[in-house]
Amino acid sequence: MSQQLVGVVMGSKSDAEIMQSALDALTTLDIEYELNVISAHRTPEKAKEYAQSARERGIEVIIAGAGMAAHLPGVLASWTTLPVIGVPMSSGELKGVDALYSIVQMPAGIPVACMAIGSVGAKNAAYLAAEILGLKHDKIKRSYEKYRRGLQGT
Ligand code: RP5
Repeated sequence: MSQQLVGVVMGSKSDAEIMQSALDALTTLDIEYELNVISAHRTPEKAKEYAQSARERGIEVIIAGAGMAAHLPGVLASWTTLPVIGVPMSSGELKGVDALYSIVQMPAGIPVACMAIGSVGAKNAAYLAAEILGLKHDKIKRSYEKYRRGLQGT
């Protein structure tokens, strides 16, 4: 097995179905990932440890999916200088608008890249991760460019 470069984190097992779109896209691009369920409010210590140790494990990009008051991406970003891509879950009474605002409205100083709500955003999180990783990893750059060429004419 090659190095896992992407850390995919979700706030709850209930986010798994939506986040599967990110995992599928990463797999299609042949990008290895690690997968964890970590809650910023239920398991805050775990969130801190995860983000602080991610770079040492070889992780280069974090994708974090969360719903409702979706503080997970911001909390992870606060404990690491790795890029964090947030995905708002399309769940709860507000159907993800709450999560969208929570993720996109990071105060100045700690950035989080915010994707679209739901599985579309999860998929795009994988593609954005591929673009970031492609700056350094030629193999990923090639597989991502192949994917993009495949979109022509669709
Ligand atoms: C967030 O709260 C999770 O990301 C999830 O989207 C939401 C609800 O979690 P559960 O109550 O379904 O575990 O932390």
